[in-house]
Amino acid sequence: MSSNGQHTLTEIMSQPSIWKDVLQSFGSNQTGILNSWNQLSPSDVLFVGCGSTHYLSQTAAALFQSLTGVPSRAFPSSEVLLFPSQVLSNPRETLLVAISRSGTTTETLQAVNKFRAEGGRAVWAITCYPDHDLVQISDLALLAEAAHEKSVAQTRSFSSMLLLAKALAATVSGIEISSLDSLPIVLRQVLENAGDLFVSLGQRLDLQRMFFLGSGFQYGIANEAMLKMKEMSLTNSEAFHFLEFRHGPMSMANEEALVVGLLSEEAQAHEEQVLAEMVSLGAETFGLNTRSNSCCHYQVGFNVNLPPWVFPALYLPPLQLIAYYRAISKGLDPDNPRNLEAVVSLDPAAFAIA
Ligand code: F1P
Repeated sequence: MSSNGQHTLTEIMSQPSIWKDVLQSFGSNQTGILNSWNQLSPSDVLFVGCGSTHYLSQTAAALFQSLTGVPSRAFPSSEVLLFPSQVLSNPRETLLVAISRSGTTTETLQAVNKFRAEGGRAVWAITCYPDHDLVQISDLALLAEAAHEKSVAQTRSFSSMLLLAKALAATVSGIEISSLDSLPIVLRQVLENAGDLFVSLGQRLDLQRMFFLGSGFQYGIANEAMLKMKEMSLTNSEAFHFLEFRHGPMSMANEEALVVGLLSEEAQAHEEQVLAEMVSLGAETFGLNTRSNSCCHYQVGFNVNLPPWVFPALYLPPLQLIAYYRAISKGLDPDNPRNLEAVVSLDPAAFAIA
């Protein structure tokens, strides 16, 4: 039965308060997590997940490597299962971080089993449900229990699990996690100040195609924004590393395209140049960045002084809202995307674990 997207909207708008709860609960377990990391001292870290949680893994791996210096990569869970020799290099020294909202996705559970069978050193989980299978088969779990969702599409669960990955990376690097505390406040301001813009961009049904450009930490977020646009609003959407857009995809840029830039502080000048070129090709452009920009038709600046690793979670809620309002404008129910279930359950026996 249609719920007219009410769950999705509530879940998107609740992110500031949910983030606060999730950070508080991480803080109360921080010392134990740091001790476990120090005992483990892995040579590398592998992040796995499916769909949204694969994209979350991409940002988590980039953050983790950048802050800790420990080589970190991200793969879909199915790649560990089906192509282990292409993914695992030194499992006995590797920490596998399995990310899953539900903690029951078959490919992720089976990737953990495969990793164990290959002699994997340890498995940590990032998830929302302490009682579900993933936690039972992991050595340690970081929980975003406050971020449970009724909607099929992940919104606050994604951003909350991302905050846990950030808090983990900072903790094991000896970096204060207190800078994350300002995120709920900044997000609340963005949602208040730019709410009308997200509604009006969502209502632009003349735009047929959406492109999300992000590099570094923002690449996984750009992918997740692309997925939200597809799931909720059944819109053709693609994500690219920023400068990759010139290498072919920009042939699709015209008056029917919205190009969304998730600008970084580090490479802002290069990224603005790409967006300026898309303006000259006739595309509509929307830029999100840490301060402000003048290269786009529409822009949101977070206008706060924080280190680059703190920002990624802030880019997503505005893009979730645009996908939500587009779905509503098209008469769709974003709580129940077409053809999708909250969890993909497959026959575990189909994946032979040697
Ligand atoms: C992963 C996931 C979701 C997606 C879909 C099916 O679930 O791929 O990202 O929206 O509805 O499942 P999980 O392992 O994170 O629970």
